[in-house]
Amino acid sequence: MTTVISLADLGWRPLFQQALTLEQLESGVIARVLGVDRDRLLLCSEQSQWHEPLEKRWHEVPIDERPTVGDWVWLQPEVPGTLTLLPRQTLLQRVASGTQPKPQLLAANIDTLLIVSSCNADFNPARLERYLALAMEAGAMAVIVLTKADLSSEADDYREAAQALHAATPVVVLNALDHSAVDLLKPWLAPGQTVAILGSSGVGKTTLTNTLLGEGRFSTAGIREQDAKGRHTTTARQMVHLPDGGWIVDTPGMRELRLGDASEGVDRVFDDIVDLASHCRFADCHHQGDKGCALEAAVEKGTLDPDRLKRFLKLKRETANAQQTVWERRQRYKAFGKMARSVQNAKNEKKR
Ligand SMILES: Nc1nc2c(ncn2[C@@H]2O[C@H](COP(=O)(O)OP(=O)(O)O)[C@@H](O)[C@H]2O)c(=O)[nH]1
Ligand SMILES: [Mg+2]
Ligand SMILES: [Zn+2]
Repeated sequence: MTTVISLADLGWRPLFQQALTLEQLESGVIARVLGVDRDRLLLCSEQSQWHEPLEKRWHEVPIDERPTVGDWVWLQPEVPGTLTLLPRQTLLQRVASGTQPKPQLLAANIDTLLIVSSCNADFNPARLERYLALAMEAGAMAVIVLTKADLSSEADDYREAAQALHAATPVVVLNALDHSAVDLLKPWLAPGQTVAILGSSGVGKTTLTNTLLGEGRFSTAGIREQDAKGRHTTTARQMVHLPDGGWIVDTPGMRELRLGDASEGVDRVFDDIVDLASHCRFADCHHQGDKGCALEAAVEKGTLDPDRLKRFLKLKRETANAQQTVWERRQRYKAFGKMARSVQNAKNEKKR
């Protein structure tokens, strides 16, 4: 068989292999999920690209156990029911908008999350910190990309403000319409690297994707982005291959980003505050008028930005609540699994 693309260029890492037996490796195919529709996957293996129907059973498993863009699967293409999801290295997920807190998967096995905002009123520290927490919870690298530098005389101020959010996260300021953006983002787009782009509507995610692709494959804002119902057309999530070898996932713009159980991610974004909090007099300090609070002392001294502390505490509360609902959901699944097993056991009992 001829190889069209190597697994390494598809983003495969040897550690994924540990999930498969030698027998599976020899008898089936490894493929990456490049796109997801409701009832089919766009798969890519070393030899070909094809649409694989998504069997009904996948709609019955918990949302975070269903294949999403960027996932790796193993299957025997001629044998129904063999599609198996391989363990993920990273998973980007948020809480879907709506009253029911349901997880929504954005992409799996992403190496780097490009967090896009613009050098204008879209720039919002609280929102950027949310995206940073999402990336860090997922285990992905984060890069803050500030577009529309060509339209602003304050691009350097925006860069500085972004850098102040998290010292270790690179900040790239660019014009998404200009080819120079390709070189600026090159460090994260080497062959086999997968990058996801997130940010509000209108910040230039599709423009940037097109510039990286070197063609106008996706329609950007303006009349073409609206369908008959007046909704955005960047809805289906898909991975596209860049000329220099990396992969990119463009996502629909988000009006809001609700974090799920991302308390570890939040702690990583605010690691300096977390360190400082270990010096509070009481281990269960709420950092709100408590005696001996090291954070409030730092605010007094002028070494900690009070707004940043407020944003940290708000995200901590939000993720603590999410943790609770995730825990409740797990308990329900567990109970359901127990019930399903006992029903199955009873059936097996009867058959004997
Ligand atoms: N001048 C300038 N315009 C930009 C830049 N980035 C995006 N735009 C424009 O902003 C509008 C929205 O961009 P689009 O890529 O559709 O945003 P998306 O919703 O994030 O995908 C389009 O008209 C783009 O041409 C930039 O860096 N500089
Ligand atoms: Mg778009
Ligand atoms: Zn405290």
